[in-house]
Amino acid sequence: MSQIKHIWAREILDSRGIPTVEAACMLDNGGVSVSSVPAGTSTGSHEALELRDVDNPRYLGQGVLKAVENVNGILGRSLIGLDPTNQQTIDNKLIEVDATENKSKYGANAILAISEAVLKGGATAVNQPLYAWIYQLASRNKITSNVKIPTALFNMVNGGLHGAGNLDFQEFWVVPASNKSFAEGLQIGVEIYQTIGLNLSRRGAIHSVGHEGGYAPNLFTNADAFEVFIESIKQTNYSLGRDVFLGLDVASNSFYKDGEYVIKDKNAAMDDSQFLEYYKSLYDQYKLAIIEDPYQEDAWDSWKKMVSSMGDSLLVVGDDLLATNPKRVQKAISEKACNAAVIKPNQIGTVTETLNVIKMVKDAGWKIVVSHRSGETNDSFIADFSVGVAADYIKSGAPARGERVAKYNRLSSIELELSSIK
Ligand code: 2PG
Ligand code: MG
Repeated sequence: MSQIKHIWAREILDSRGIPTVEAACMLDNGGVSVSSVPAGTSTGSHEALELRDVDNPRYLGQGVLKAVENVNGILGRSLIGLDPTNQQTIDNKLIEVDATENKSKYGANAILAISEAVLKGGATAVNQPLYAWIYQLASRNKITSNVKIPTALFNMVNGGLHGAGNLDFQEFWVVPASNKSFAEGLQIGVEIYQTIGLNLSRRGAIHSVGHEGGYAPNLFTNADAFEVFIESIKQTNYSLGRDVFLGLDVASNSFYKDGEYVIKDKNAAMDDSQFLEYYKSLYDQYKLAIIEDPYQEDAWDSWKKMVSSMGDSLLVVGDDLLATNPKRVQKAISEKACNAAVIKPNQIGTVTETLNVIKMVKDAGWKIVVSHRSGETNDSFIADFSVGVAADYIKSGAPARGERVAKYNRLSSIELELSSIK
């Protein structure tokens, strides 16, 4: 049996230049595994707490030295001597030491960094690639009986809180058909991404790229972004509805006010029924296949209406609604409030709790979208995680920017490895 000898952490920067936590785990054989955690910009209010040094002016109050100290002190010390392959015991210990509902005492950023670093240590202790070790844990939990490379939701245009301020919706996706291999899907994603870039600059419409590597163009309406997608896809060898589909993370919390939604495409604010009609028009016009956070995070009735009227032909994905939280997922399953779930380990704070939520979601027959955050590091953890739990989809942004392509490149390498051992 291997043992954890030492755990420590440091403050590093994420892709937005904001501090985050990197933890390391040393085993008794001297091997060291390292993991860093991402952070959100459009964070839902039901997520576990990300501990920041708000009272300390360094890094504009966004430092994570307290979280680092918690890893170096009480959290890390509590795991010394434990077996890194016993993930559940490790995570239960971390939960017990923190002893709050939302990890607010020591910080979900501190706790998850350790949980993941130990998981990676466990993989080395059993001499397995990370995705295979995660699969072993997932299959023990009856989450899946096979590994699977997910389909990427390529985020081509960034609006909302991730963009330049003039599009309301946060993420505009191009989604390869799920019968494509990962390599085929990646090529499709890149060719369409480059073509969209050319078309946007021809219109004089690119300001920059947003947090997730998608273009942040100065278009007029949200639907305009889809018009550019349609034009671009036509210029490639791919056809909409056969090779690729469109999707959205509306992230509607950011433009919801007093029961109404205000977007540039409409002169007047919309209530949830009017917004549903608008979504139906997008579905008819653009073959919309998948939509995330169409309604605000506590608008349960609006979500239910959407699933009952469009859920047979549209994936309705809960992110801020669910926050990878078992209680909220349970409520959504019993109320039929969505039919797919975003899974973000840092919304809940440990690997084991994330696996438990995935089990609930899979048992309900829903689809799984494993997701990065807008503030990412070069850690490709979620690539291995998505394969090990056999997720249907992965969100890792545009096929551009180092921290985004780190995950796509890791998925390519896993695909190659799996094909060579078949
Ligand atoms: C989302 C995420 C990731 P953020 O809303 O799904 O794309 O954004 O990390 O800013 O919450
Ligand atoms: Mg989201």
